[in-house]
Amino acid sequence: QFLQNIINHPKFISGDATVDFVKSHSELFVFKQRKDRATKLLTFLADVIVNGNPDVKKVEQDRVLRKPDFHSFNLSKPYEKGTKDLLTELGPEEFSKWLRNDPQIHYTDTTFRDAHQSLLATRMRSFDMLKIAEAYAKDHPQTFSMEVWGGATFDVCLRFLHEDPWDRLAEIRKSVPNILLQMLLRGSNGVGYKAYPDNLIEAFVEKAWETGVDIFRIFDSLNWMKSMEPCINFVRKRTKGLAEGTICYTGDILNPKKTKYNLAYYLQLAKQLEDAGAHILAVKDMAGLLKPYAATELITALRDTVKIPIHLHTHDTSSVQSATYLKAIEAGVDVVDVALGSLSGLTSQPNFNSVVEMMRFQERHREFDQASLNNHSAYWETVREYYYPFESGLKAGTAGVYQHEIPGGQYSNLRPQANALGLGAKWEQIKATYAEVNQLFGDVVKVTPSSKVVGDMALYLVSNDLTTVDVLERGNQISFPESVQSFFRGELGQPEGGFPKKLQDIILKEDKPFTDRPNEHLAPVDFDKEFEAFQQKYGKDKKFTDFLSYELYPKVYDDYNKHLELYGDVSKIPTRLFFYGLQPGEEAIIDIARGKSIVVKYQSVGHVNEDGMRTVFFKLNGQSRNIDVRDRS
Ligand code: BTN
Ligand code: 3PY
Ligand code: ZN
Repeated sequence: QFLQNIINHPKFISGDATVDFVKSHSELFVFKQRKDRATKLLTFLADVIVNGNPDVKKVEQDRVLRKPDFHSFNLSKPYEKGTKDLLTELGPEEFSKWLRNDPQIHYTDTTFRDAHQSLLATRMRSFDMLKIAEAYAKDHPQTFSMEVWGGATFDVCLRFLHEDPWDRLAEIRKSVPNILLQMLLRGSNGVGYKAYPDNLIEAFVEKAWETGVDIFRIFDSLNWMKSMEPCINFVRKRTKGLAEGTICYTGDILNPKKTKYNLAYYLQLAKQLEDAGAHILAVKDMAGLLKPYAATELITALRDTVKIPIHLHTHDTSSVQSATYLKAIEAGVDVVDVALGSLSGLTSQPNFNSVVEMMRFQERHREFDQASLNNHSAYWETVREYYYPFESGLKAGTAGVYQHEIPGGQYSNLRPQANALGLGAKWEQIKATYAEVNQLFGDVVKVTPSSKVVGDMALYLVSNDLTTVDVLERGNQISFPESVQSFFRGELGQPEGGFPKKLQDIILKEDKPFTDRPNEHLAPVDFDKEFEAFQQKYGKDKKFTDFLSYELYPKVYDDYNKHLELYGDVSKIPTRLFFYGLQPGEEAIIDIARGKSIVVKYQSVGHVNEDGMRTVFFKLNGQSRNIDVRDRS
């Protein structure tokens, strides 16, 4: 280890190490404790037993958590051919034509991504997906695509679940070789909350394709073509996958008083996306504002305007969005996004199982085995019980969404954010302020990251007892949240109709905004040099995908890596144990790698000693094993 430290030291590598080198660098004597995988995982479990999982704010001791039941799933049958095979056979251009001409309705299953992002604050672990992914692919090979990656999952994977999002994708790909896998990409913002250098996004797209993504749903949080266009090109140039150009839908095209985002606006955008090379057009109704009769108008007109197929996405916050799907299907939409029953509805997507039944005996019906869909829904119903600390608390559909326009994916996050700031009791006021801030900003498209800016401003105003009138009258003396300043500097791009000038001056003070692409101001990543420096810092065994995670989220990656060194790959721990630890006397089998498992029995925990430590007594594969952890509770 000492020798390792020397030969890996930057000074030694650069040849600058002199005779005094060892004496003057005490860090050479710091030896990383090399623990085996099992000990690391036991250390994690011991910590959860003593201190709880830091992500779980309140454990309900009496809650009964059922075990998922697998007896109805049959893995011995082969994979049937699906859309992935068809894409390989046809290539993206021909595939796009095939889709546009296929008369039956297609379904995208969002269960692995948007459904849990919107209901459970994105916390679904790979463990629970990988338990069922193969069965899903074998049972429902006629699914158009599975949305499994991107959006907030990337960040949450690393930050809260301490797992590698790339591993998740690669493992899902292995289990699902036959169905198209889809991701959500925030244009120049990648899977983050700010603009990144173009060549970083390009490399990200290429790696995502290599790891398993077939469909890239590319949107911009302000519907800004200049942010989406390069991404469409990256997909076309670097992959054999499908570029899905996206319109984010806001407002109400049927409301004569809402003129900013009217039908003509959406049609023009659709045409631009088609001209930019999109293979599919997505209508992303992130807040669930597209009403049924508006869908008739919009989808009919879009089918007349573009030749590419149309993919509709919505959130059922109002609870009437399956009616929107019905109207859209009648108007000729090609694909709709749905979530398996028990993870559908409310801020998530409409119910897959029920929408299929709605169409039964109709011309555009696509056959799915209802009993099988229900079995899969039952699996997710039991799994969902483990995630109770992350439920949003929304109990019924609400027409309030037509006022506040909060995206489904943000809703389940904004509420805990408000609670954390001690503003839980002011939830109604926060939603109303969110709507006022939107008007103050000039009525902007609200979807990550622009939605986060509006949310940050609303929380800021409510917590400081300020109104939007105060902002306009006394804003010069107020310093606004960083995300709001950055937005008005143009760092997320340009909103339709520009920024309200007076407000922009109030918020920016002396700061000068830019009006071109924020990416133009970012230096490209020097991959050779920076990847090498990254490996220097984190180890030669780190992959290029680790480097990409680091480039997108340096601090989050650094914390993730510390966690990894301390506790190992915690994604292998079953979910109940991951969040709540083991009960005294409980025994569990953990599959730590393919074909390798450990048997862990938790026996008891000792008292706190004078150093604040406690000993947790386990049996590991039948042998006694004690782990000391600090009591931080
Ligand atoms: C979204 O708004 O994109 C949906 C939820 C995202 C949650 C993550 S958690 C860390 C980061 N900070 C936020 O405020 N949201 C994201
Ligand atoms: C995301 O960007 O994460 C979204 O789901 C936006 O709707
Ligand atoms: Zn969504």
